[in-house]
Amino acid sequence: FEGGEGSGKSTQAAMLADRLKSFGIDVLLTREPGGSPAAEVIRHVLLSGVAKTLGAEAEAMLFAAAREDHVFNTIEPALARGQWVISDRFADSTRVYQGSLGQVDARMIRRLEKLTIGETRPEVTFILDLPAEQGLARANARRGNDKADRFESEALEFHQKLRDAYRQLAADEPFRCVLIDASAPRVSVGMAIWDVINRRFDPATAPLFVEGASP
Ligand code: Z5A
Repeated sequence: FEGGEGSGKSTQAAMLADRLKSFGIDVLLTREPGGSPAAEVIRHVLLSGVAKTLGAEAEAMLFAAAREDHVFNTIEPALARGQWVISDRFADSTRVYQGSLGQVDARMIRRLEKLTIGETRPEVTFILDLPAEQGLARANARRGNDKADRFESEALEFHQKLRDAYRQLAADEPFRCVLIDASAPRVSVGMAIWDVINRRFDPATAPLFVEGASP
């Protein structure tokens, strides 16, 4: 799942995981930055903002270091066990935040991507799309009095450009990336996502996962 701040990624990733589990599918729900113990430490560094002064290239390398650990220690073992993996953000976030917005050279982003994920690419990426004002309002309401993190505290214009960059990504890779209207109510967004999953993966025919049984 990809998209801007407050677009509903965590909500929809969890809803999809639950729905797949109800079909007897073994699902791993994970997130970036993070998703493995070492990557969660790097997440803390990145979101605290202490790395911001190092510049966008250094941040891109830190996100890449976290991703490499996440892929190697969490995602690949899960896929090898036959689990379906759902990630709340992945490599497109680096393309968009550090690439399009941070203006890190596209060749460097591609090289980092190759080093960190290799062939472990998502079969489908849902890009949750909604006006930046709406996403920020949702995120602010959820955060309450807590302090905004490194990226939440960027100006509205930054979040508008993010939305444009994600829409461009969806246009550039129209099969892998599915643009979803995230301004709709949660249930409707979930149905649009489920429709794509059903058509592409036919979960009803997937092998059943039995808790405790060996693979
Ligand atoms: N980052 C990067 O720069 N480079 C990278 O390579 C990677 C990440 C991997 C991670 O922040 C930050 O790191 C992120 C990009 C950067 N920066 N930002 N900003 P994070 O993981 O802490 O946060 P996030 O990824 O941006 O997600 P979020 O703010 O938590 O939002 P969300 O997951 O998209 O939304 P949500 O939590 O599901 O929903 C937000 C609220 O809206 C919540 O109260 C929901 O109940 C509500 N909601 C959800 N759906 C709806 C609908 N449909 N209607 C109404 N209300 C809704």
